[in-house]
Amino acid sequence: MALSGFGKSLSDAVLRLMGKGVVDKELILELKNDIFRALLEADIQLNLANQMAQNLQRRAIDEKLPTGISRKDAMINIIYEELTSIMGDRAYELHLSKKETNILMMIGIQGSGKTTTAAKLAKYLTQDRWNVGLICTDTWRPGAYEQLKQLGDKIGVDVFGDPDNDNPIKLATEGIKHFTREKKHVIIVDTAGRHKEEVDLIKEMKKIDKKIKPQEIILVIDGTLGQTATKQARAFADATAVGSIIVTKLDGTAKGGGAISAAAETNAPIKFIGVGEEITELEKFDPKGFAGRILGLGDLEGILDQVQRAQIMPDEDRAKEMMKGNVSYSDMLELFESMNKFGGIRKLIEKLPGGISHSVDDQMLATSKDSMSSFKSIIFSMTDKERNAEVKLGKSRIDRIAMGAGVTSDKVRELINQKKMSEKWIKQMVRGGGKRRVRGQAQSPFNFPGM
Ligand SMILES: Nc1nc2c(ncn2[C@@H]2O[C@H](COP(=O)(O)OP(=O)(O)OP(=O)(O)O)[C@@H](O)[C@H]2O)c(=O)[nH]1
Ligand SMILES: [Mg+2]
Repeated sequence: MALSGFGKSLSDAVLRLMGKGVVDKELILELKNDIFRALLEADIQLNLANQMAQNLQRRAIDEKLPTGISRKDAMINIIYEELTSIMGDRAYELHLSKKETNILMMIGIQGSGKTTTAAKLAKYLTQDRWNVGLICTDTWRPGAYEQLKQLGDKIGVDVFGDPDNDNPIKLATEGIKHFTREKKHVIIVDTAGRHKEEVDLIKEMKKIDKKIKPQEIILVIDGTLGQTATKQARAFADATAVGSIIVTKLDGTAKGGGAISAAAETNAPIKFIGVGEEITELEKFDPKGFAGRILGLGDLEGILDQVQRAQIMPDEDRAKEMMKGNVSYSDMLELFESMNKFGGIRKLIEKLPGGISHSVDDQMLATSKDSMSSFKSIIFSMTDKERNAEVKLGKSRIDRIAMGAGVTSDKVRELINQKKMSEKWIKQMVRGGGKRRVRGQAQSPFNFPGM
């Protein structure tokens, strides 16, 4: 999962809260300190972490409990709201108009991922049927044009550039002329990150900005940077009107807190995150879903939204895969989180149309809350490939995952067995009497494997 480094310490603090009986002032103070430490550990800037922890304490003590909501759920909601307040209030779209040529300009320090992200974005937009062109204005990095050209060729997007031209402003204006003639909808301008010194870099960037007047300037921030990210973001935001942020390299164990603090500093929303080196590894950023994932509790709004006890649906492709008996650990994680949210699997099972519920025996339902949280930590300790069940979990992987999750290797084996059981169960259901009901998403609210 993206930002697993950020999430672990925070979700641990929340898990500890969930495990406590009474919420009193002492616990609130303890939780405040826990969260403060977790935020610092995740590289969130000191002032921001402090402000969030103070808000948490004040709100937890002062705010009146909404009717019918436990103090624990209210606390979780406060943590969630404070977290989303630093990451953005909602998901934001790129400002693109169908009526004119849209110019997007990528800026950021050396190696932050501008060129890779420009190509990822081009791919993303072509999938949405935008006709895209890429321009290389980087005259500093050796092989900059070739790098972008190769990426463009890979995704079938035209690239404008000239390795023999050392005037970035000319390159930008000529490129825009060229692609406007070609009737491109979106032109993405990649800029240099390398210079003799930062002052020159910023100067050049300002000049290009003034000349081409982009619709949106996108600041690319390296998600693996710590607290230094904020200072850099400030320098860029002071020099230009940063319209949006893309945080890169949030795959693996990046903590991301530095980049999130940096984004907060610019007041521009994070619109996408880069989660791998592959050209398709760009995700739209939704702060609410993301905060839920970070806290390890799924979509937290669900906790407070009693009305939302309705349906749990995986997307259609996943549902089809699962019906073939191919369940991934990501699917299981979603199930665990849904179970958390909807008050346990029993409630889900009760909603099943007649027939299916009888074929789920008690042993399948016996996953205790404790097991569930260890299973979640186990899945969080897996790499993406492991989580998507693309690689076999042999002894060394099992031992490594167990160590990361702080459980025994046997616990990991238990989860592997649970997965096998679920797959078997689904296969039986599809073959047997429950066929129609299990297959049709519309008929069944329960599209996840039985445990
Ligand atoms: N793992 C991972 N690597 C990434 C991601 N985005 C970019 N990279 C890698 O980061 C390195 C630098 O990326 P570039 O796109 O060349 O960065 P840049 O900002 O254009 O660099 P300069 O042009 O030198 O300023 C490359 O090795 C990329 O493959 C990401 O989301 N995840
Ligand atoms: Mg580059």
